[in-house]
Amino acid sequence: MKRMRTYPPSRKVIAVLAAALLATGVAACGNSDTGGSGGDDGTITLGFSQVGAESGWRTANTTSIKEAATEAGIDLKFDDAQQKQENQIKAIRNFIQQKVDVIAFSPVVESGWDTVLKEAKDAKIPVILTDRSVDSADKSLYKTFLGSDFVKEGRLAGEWLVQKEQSATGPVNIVELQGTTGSAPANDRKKGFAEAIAANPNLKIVASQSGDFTRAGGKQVMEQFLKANPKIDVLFAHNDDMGLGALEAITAAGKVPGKDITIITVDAVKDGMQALADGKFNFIAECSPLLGPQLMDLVKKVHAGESVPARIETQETTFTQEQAKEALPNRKY
Ligand code: GZL
Repeated sequence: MKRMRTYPPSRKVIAVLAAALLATGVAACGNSDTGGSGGDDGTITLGFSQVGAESGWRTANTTSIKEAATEAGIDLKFDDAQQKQENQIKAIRNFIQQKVDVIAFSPVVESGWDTVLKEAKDAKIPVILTDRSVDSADKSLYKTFLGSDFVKEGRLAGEWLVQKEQSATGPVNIVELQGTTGSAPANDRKKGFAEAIAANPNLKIVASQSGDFTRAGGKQVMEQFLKANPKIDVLFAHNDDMGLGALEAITAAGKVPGKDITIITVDAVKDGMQALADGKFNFIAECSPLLGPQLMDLVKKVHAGESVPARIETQETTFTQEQAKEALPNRKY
């Protein structure tokens, strides 16, 4: 049974806030042009709809958001949509009825959001997109987007492969495990990777299918790829978790991951970095899930009616096997 969880700010934070308000004698009130009025003690209420709990990246992202809300003294109403768009739409409607001050969410897919976002706009509740974006033509439906450049992540993965295979004299067969169908990271990573490998006509994607960003999905689809394609040289997985699932299928087929099949993934969560350091993966393009602190800063600014940039991209890097060995001890997620 899915539960809407509330994460009230810690007692210490409330005491500090109350003292500050008493000292200034300022009555707590929300911004006049937002639907929420802020709590009596000035606490901002944030309604957050999360995609689900499908991957290590998502778990780290949820932890970052919950910890940052507590730290920022923001009252968090958190909903896990279990990777279903209809659940996210329901959650957003609940937040509107509860008159939260700000709504933030990571849209599981790019399309189908205009109606519910218009309802939030009509209720004068500002919306922030985090992690994934939407394809709405009406940019007034949300205040800002905070997250990664997924096309760049796919491009960096492809450029590394072009460099690795520059001396190839024959076809290099690639299989691709796509993320959730219709999601921004799946669409954009696929686009960036394809654009990059076009530089070398030997590099051919012989099969491409969604594993839905999960380990189980990655394993199941990789088993099908191995049965249908006698010669697989490279796996490009849109996230570490599908790559980790694929490892099981590759090993079960009697092949050595990282050697018989070059494996490139995206995210750089701890388990992925461990596989890279162990030589089972060959390259990872990082996608940071640690969006919580930046999100809470944006929530406060948007609630106060301050202007914010339309798009805020996270800083990310890439890792080779050697770089993973060096970075692993200090990885936060
Ligand atoms: C990317 C994020 C993706 C991750 C996956 O920002 O939306 O969803 O790459 C996660 O691990 O499931």
